[in-house]
Amino acid sequence: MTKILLSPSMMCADFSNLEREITNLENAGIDIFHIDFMDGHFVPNFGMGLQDFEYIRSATNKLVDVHLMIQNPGEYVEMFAELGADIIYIHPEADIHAARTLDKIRENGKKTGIAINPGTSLESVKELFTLIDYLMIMTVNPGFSGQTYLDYVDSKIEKSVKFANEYGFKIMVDGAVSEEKILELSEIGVEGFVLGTSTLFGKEDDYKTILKNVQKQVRMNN
Ligand code: S6P
Ligand code: MG
Repeated sequence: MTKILLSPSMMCADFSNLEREITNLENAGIDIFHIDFMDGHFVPNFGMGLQDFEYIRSATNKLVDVHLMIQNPGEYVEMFAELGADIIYIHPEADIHAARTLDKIRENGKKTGIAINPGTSLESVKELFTLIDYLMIMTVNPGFSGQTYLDYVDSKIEKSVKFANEYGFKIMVDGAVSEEKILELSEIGVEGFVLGTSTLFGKEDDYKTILKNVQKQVRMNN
């Protein structure tokens, strides 16, 4: 991978000036705004609100994804499609009819993604691979930013590259992604990374400095 997809996790952004955050992130070269939704059931937390999403959608022409950490995500596909999400990630663990929901996302003209928990195997979701544009592999148990990267997920990421080539989806990694991990995983074929507190937010350097440096290192590594 010589250029990776950079996806800021907006729940880690500074909400005292979201407009400035969006502009700075765009100027830093991000590719996809990542919006985490939680329902307090599938994960023990609440993420961003619909108003946050609507504002970010209205403020950018970049791609915006929604990562639905909610039970029965199929019930909300039309709503997120109408609100303007470009990519809709569901958790197959939270949906008895994940295949039907993915069909529905495509029928609504949106890109499909599945996000899978650290404890979910590729084998258990393999039948969905023809239906997805993105596979998001969680490297923390979903629900919170600022957690520790779960190294045992690495072998699953390695295995997923073969499937990505076979089925033509992109692999994204979400959860405690550090610069070192970006270098290591982009080398084996991971295309994109969700960036939160581990790499991007709350650092001394500005977003542009951080992300230019990341892309440069990825280029040099390949
Ligand atoms: C976690 C959520 C993620 C986090 C992201 C934060 O449930 O889906 O998108 O916001 O992982 O990054 P970090 O570097 O603070 O873990
Ligand atoms: Mg996420």
